[in-house]
Amino acid sequence: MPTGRIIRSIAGFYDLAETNGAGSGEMVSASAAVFAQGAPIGSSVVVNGIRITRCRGKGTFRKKGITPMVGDLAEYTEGGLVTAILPRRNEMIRPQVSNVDQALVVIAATVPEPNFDLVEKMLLMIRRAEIRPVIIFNKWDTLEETDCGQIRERAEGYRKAGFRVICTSAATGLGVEELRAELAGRISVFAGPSGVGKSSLLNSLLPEDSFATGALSEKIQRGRNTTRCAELIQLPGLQCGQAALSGGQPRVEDGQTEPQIGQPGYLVDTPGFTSLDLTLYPDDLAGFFPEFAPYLGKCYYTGCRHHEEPDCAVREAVSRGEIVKFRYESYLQMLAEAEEAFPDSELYKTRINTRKEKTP
Ligand SMILES: Nc1nc2c(ncn2[C@@H]2O[C@H](COP(=O)(O)OP(=O)(O)OP(=O)(O)O)[C@@H](O)[C@H]2O)c(=O)[nH]1
Ligand SMILES: [Mg+2]
Ligand SMILES: [Zn+2]
Repeated sequence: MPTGRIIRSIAGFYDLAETNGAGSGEMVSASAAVFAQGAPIGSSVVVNGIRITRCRGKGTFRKKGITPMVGDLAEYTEGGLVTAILPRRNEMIRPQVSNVDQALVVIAATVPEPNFDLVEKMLLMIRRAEIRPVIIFNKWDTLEETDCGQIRERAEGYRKAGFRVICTSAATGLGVEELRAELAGRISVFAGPSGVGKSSLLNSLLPEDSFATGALSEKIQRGRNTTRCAELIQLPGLQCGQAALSGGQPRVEDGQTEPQIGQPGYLVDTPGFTSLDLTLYPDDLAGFFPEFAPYLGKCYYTGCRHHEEPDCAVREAVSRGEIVKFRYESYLQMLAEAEEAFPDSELYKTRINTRKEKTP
């Protein structure tokens, strides 16, 4: 039985690119849009020597609550039936994708106006899934030189908080090579609202003759291209000189080596989304803010939620400017949401008790 990776998921159909051997994880070198609409189940095409088969999921998947997703390694039959999903390394709910190395949170510097509450939630979701986040400020060309406002400050703030931030323009090519180096040798996924330029950035990473727009985006009535389905695309390998552009950042954090010449990247283009419904647990939250890490465990109260508790190491770090203020504020906002959802959690009770004991 062949094993493959799901490279596209649309309306209950899955396109699987054959891989070598069960769970080998070897990536496919397929490009997008290989099937005409309405291609029958079990039909296949060969792209760059890789067979891609149009499939549907086994009937029992639904009953068992199994949802195949782009990035999945799966077993399937020649007839086009996905029979088993192999264990996932990680998975994200929105956009729905599995087995990725990093998620690129894309926002536009100007239009559509960035929703930073959503950005913060995306970052939390990504960290929770144990995926490396990268923040992309696209449409940087539309930012006025004189604008010294919120956007530049935000970008700097995220850098200070330890995030990899890349400012790009799909229109002028700014930052595109830096992005390419960041993608080399990894499987990445775009996450972000509609219209921020995800597909445009993807196109700017592809050779001109293989522009993916037609495949990735359907023109909707108002003349806008909007991506309808998640789709995994292979990027061309790094060329001589491009490897040096990875921002000088070592990749030790995810155990990967520096990008090599010729090493391709893989990118999942996804449809935009405007909201994210996350279940937040009050006592887990701080752990998803990487810049809080040096201070956790150093507060006076054992179960400190870093809000109004005295002698809080996190709050002190904020007042010393070591933790970026907007990040702490977004922590507080999410904490309020979480405490509303879980007012009487066991951990919360423990904290109160601990506090009573310790109060002088
Ligand atoms: N000025 C400028 N315009 C851009 C840039 N990137 C994208 N655009 C424009 O922004 C619009 C939306 O771009 P898309 O690439 O379709 O956005 P998307 O994020 O893929 O949107 P969805 O597929 O709906 O999620 C298009 O009209 C692009 O031409 C940029 O860097 N600068
Ligand atoms: Mg798109
Ligand atoms: Zn604290």
